Amino acid sequence: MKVLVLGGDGFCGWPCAVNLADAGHDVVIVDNLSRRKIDIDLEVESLTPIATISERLRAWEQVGGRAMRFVSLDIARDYDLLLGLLRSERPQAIVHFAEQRAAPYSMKSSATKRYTVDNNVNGTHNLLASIVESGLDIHIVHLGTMGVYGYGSHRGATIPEGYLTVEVPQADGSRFTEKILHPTDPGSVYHMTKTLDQLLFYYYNKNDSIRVTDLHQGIVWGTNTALTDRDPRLTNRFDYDGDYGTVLNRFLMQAAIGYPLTVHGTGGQTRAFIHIRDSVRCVQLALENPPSSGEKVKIFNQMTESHQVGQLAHKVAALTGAEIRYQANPRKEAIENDLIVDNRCFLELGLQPTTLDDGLLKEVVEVARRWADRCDRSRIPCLSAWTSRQAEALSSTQG
Ligand code: NAD
Ligand code: USQ
Repeated sequence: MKVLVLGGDGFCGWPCAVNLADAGHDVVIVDNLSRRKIDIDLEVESLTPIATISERLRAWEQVGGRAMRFVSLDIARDYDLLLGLLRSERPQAIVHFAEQRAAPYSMKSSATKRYTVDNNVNGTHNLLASIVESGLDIHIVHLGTMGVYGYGSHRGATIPEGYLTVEVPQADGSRFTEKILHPTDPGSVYHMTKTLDQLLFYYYNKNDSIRVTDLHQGIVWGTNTALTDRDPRLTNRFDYDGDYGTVLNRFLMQAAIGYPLTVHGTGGQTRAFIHIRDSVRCVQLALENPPSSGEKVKIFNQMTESHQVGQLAHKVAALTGAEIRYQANPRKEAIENDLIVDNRCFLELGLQPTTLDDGLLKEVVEVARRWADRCDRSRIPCLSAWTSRQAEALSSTQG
């Protein structure tokens, strides 16, 4: 299959591109390298040293991988180039990772809010419009988020894979049932862009029969896959800073350098998790099991386990002896929530999850401890506050 991987230089996109090339697909990576530029602006670097995209591609060929090509293009702004690329490459599928993906970064300022909306919503819309204009039948596999469902407190109901069956009471006392997109409840401007993406897919699928699989992914943890472990130049990025670092990888890195684990609030927030190896495998499964022509948007919950943030901290502390520090929460989010998720679609397609119990210690020793001296401790605190109230609470606890 000819596959374009949009955002193929990023944390999820790079190991995914390598995996697809290894599986025999003809891969073209499309990326504007904005993620690397944001690191420069934020004055922070991946904990793991990462090679440039050209070095990555050369290294991949040198270890015997099937060659991949790279196109530098901004999908949110370079519409004509994107359309030209579709026409010249004629891909059967496109994996779409190319979005600004950090909730704290999206909440830093009105500039980053506007950038996140412009980049993510325009990028997804340009992709859909260009596929229609190209006249090609291309399957989109999009990386969405579990956060589109929201993290309301104790609702007790299982989150279905995208669609909810509802009963609507009628005036005459009868009821009819209907399957609707699960209502959205985003918790940040970033998460909101993913809910808008979901509506764009719904519309273009209905109007133009575009085939889409939307993967509602949980928080990805871990760093490398067996393939990116083959050569140091293939190493994946590991974000640990207060904007881009995600909770479990941050805890692993903090434990490795003897920094108290930064639990927001009471740590009662429950979130869904998936290891990077499983994320890569899920994308391949989704690509190889596309929706048929005329089928509505396929939605999979791409997660393997749920945990409360505070319990995760205890797990990491028990493994490593780390101290835990509860902090004022910079986010406006439920103090505590439960999360029961249906993820049967991927399990039925054969996914065999990597659990936290299998992988945590390996990650601490092989990655976090190995690169501990690259960590800039001043970049660890989460300083992006959701509202002025959270900002005040943060500054009063810090100073
Ligand atoms: P990332 O920031 O590491 O990678 C995104 C890549 O897309 C970067 O290389 C960036 O340069 C590129 N990009 C961004 N905007 C672009 C544009 N307009 N044109 C071309 N390239 C552009 O993020 P990631 O962690 O790899 O996440 C990838 C996708 O998966 C995102 O859409 C994210 O929302 C989703 N996701 C990530 C996680 C996670 O825990 N990392 C969890 C759930 C969903
Ligand atoms: N948290 C802490 N301490 C920290 C960092 C985070 O307690 O040091 C808490 C946060 O307050 C939040 C939870 O951990 O309650 C998760 O935060 P996160 O930064 O790990 O994850 P999130 O902001 O939700 O975003 C990440 C990815 C995003 C993806 C999302 C999947 O950055 O791209 O869409 O996970 S999900 O969470 O399922 O929506």
